Amino acid sequence: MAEDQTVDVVVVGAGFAGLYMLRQLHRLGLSAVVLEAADGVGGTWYWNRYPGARCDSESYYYSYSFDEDLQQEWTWSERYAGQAEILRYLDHVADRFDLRRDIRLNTRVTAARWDDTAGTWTVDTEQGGSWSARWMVTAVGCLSSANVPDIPGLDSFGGDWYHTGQWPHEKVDFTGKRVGIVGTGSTGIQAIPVVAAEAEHLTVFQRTPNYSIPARNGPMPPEVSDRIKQEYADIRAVQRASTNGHPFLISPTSALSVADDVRSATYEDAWEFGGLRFRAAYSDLLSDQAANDTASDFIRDKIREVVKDAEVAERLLPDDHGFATKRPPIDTQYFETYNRDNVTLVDVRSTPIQEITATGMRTTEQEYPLDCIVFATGFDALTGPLLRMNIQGRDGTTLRDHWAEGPKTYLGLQVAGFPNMFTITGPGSPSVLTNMPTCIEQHVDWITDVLEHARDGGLTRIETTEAAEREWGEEVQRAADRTLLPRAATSWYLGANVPGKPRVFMPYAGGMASYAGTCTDVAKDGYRGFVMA
Ligand code: N01
Repeated sequence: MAEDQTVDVVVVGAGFAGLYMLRQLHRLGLSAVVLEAADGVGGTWYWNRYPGARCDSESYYYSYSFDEDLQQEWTWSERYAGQAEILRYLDHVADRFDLRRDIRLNTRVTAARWDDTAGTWTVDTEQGGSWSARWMVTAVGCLSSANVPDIPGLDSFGGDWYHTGQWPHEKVDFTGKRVGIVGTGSTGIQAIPVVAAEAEHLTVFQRTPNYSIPARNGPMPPEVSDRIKQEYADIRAVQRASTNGHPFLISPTSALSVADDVRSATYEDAWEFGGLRFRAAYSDLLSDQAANDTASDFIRDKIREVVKDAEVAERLLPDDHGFATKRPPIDTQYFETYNRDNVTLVDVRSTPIQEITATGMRTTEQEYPLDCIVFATGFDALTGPLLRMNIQGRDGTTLRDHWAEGPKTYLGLQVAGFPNMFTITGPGSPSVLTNMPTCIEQHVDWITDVLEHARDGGLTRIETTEAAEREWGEEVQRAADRTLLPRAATSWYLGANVPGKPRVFMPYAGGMASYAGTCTDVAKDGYRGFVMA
């Protein structure tokens, strides 16, 4: 049934961010509703049910830290949690903190309008209901707007096709099927080995070869889990003090300051240990091209070692960007999968996809017969989930117009001309460059504090200024320019994966800890850069 109601705060999205936001709003005693398009909580972990979906951050720290009892009671079963386990965790959180009473499922937001006279947001839903609230908090995720490429002929395809970020709830059985996967980002690299093990034949359509580090997943031994629980206070402190929200710090040593054999041994250890920690092996992997080359060369050598067919190995070697200048995937038997007889690698950079036919995929070279196509083609990242909500600020300005040349925010938390709207992990915050729950908690805590400040001070309006927004935009650009990240021309950090999207480096690359320090200083400084009334 459609609802028309008034609350203090409308939160959009019931993933990691929305659930914790609601918990904090309950604590503040504000009335709130969370509007969620899906028929369950979980966000990313609700939608991304593709084969092999698993978190690249380790389970014990890809979790909330806000409640000591929660982190002591919950036991993760593997080093990296699979999608189903994370979803169980988030369902547990929703129950444990009595959040469901204020969550409306199957409720997609279709528009949000600021009424400057009333000082409220009106939020419309697909179901026809409408909510009015003084404050609106978006918790829509950074990677929730699926990017299905516009390939001619998709409608005529006679088989089934899927996007990994909108995967069916029932198991998709690839047994006996000829499957094509488009995309070799983090998602494709997780899915490819699992699909290859089931399908009759798998054809991988690769546009940009990618680096990947072995995850080295395995069961979580009980003694390790017990030790982690005893050490949680220290672990969380390191996460908050780190560049990327992980419980390890980046080495202070330059890759160029050590002898070749020492560096090789360090990389070998990091490769054996597995996971995203490889990126922290040296201080300058993301800031100095020569340093980065040492890591990139090491991984290319590993690919040559693992992949038996030299020609296939050559096609898999990343050649247009340095390691970790695009988000680095981690994998379980990814490169090994190309040694299977039932796997074909097609380079669609040299032989582009031309069309999808009724029976397969045609490149400029030949047609590949397929029963199913899987698009692991990523997302309209960071801005996509916000823009599709049709947000209209003061004087009818739309967010789409305001961001026509790329996103503009102050601290990734607010947008000038859009009063009383807060964007959890918005563009301009470290978000996707970090372990997401860590930066989500930091944002939610900051928003909670400012709402408490408003409540206690009788404030009804908080809006950043264009000057603050412009200065922060310059800082985001400077932070990016201190790294090699903007050089990866096909990166979704730059919006390069979506045709027509402005090429702007969107996340804040200055590091999680220093960013959080800035947010704290801004608050201490009387919320510098915000106008409050
Ligand atoms: O998406 P991507 P993803 N024709 O954009 C290719 C997070 N994540 O879903 O590089 C042919 O990285 C595209 O090619 P190119 C993580 O932050 C986290 O894999 O643009 N190919 C690329 O190979 C990650 O970075 C976990 O040339 C086309 C691929 O599709 C983010 O999600 C797990 C194409 C898309 O790669 C996105 O990863 C998985 C076309 N028209 C993902 N369009 C965790 O474990 C695109 N491609 C937490």
